[in-house]
Amino acid sequence: MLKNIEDKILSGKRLTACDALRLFESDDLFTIGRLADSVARKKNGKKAYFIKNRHINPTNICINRCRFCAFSRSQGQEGAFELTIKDIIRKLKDQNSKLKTAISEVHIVGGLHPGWPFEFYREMISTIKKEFPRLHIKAFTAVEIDYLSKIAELDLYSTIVALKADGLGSMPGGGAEIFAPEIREQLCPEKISGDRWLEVIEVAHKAGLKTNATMLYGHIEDYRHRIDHLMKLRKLQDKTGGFQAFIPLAYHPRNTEMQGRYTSGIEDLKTIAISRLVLDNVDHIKAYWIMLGEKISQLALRFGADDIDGTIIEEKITHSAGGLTSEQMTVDQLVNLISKTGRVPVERDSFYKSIKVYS
Ligand code: V47
Ligand code: SF4
Repeated sequence: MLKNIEDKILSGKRLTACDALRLFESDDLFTIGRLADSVARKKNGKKAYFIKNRHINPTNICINRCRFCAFSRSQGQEGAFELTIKDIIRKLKDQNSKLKTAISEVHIVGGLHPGWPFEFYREMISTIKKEFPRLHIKAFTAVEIDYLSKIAELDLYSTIVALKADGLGSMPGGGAEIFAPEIREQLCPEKISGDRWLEVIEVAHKAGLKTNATMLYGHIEDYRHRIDHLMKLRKLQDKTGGFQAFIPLAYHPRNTEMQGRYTSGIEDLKTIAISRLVLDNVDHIKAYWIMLGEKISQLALRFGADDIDGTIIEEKITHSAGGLTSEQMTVDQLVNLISKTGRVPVERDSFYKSIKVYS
């Protein structure tokens, strides 16, 4: 059934949207996985990456209130929080003792706060950089950058250049959700459009920042919407080459306005594998263990993924929505998780340079 797609993949030909649809509609998970694994092996050998990182969410107060988001609150609502820059520095100092080793990257994303000025975000980045000069700061989704440029009354390029000068090192891939307008208007009517998300990322790449890309799947979208999303990312990557990793995000339904169901392991593996096959120009596919769970992440490493993210330490977005994992893993646990899959654990930096290979 999938023979001609297999021939295309093995001869390095690009898959079309029709090929991707045939893969999604196929029940032959093992063939899809085997093909994705062969592509991943060609790109990254037997390596499976992790990073010593920490997530920080400066605030959950958000003017958007996306219908799938259980993390956000309105200002004054019970459970709303705001961190000060001191709180953030304290968290970064504390984590070293929890993890018993220094992290190399901090990942910062939060809500669109109605009251914080642009200067606050700049000071946040520059203070972190001053306190921890060697720490890589990966911060602000395209949705946040769009918002910051509005409150700063600057164009996108100048906003990004200013943050880069303060110490911003790269951007995470959140906020992409599903680009198709008919789905996006049901998921997150207040959020920037898919086209604007792509525009912000293109400007970030032009300003010299690497970014990731995500796709939130398993809610009300169908396969065509996932494929449209992947095709748009592939097209932009052809133009800029600025995406480092693609991360399919499995929808978590608890405490959300949209509700719904958890994804199945089969759907998770299929989505990882097909992403690997379609995004032939993206080097890394990340199986985000926080959302997939440890065992599906292990399987994902044999279904096209080559990265499982990292130590995380504190995670609020998925855990507000019924995340089933713990919030952190030690290096030992990550190394063990990866080695049990037959892959070689590699601690990486924020640009996928090897820091330590655990052979
Ligand atoms: O933008 C929100 C998603 C994203 C839910 O770039 C949800 O390395 C599932 O982008 N169920 C934030 N997903 C997380 C993210 C991320 C995570 C890890 C690594 C990287 C990276 C990026 O989480 C949001 C949104 O798309 N999200 N609510 C939910 N209920
Ligand atoms: Fe706000 Fe992001 Fe949650 Fe949407 S997903 S409500 S933009 S924090």
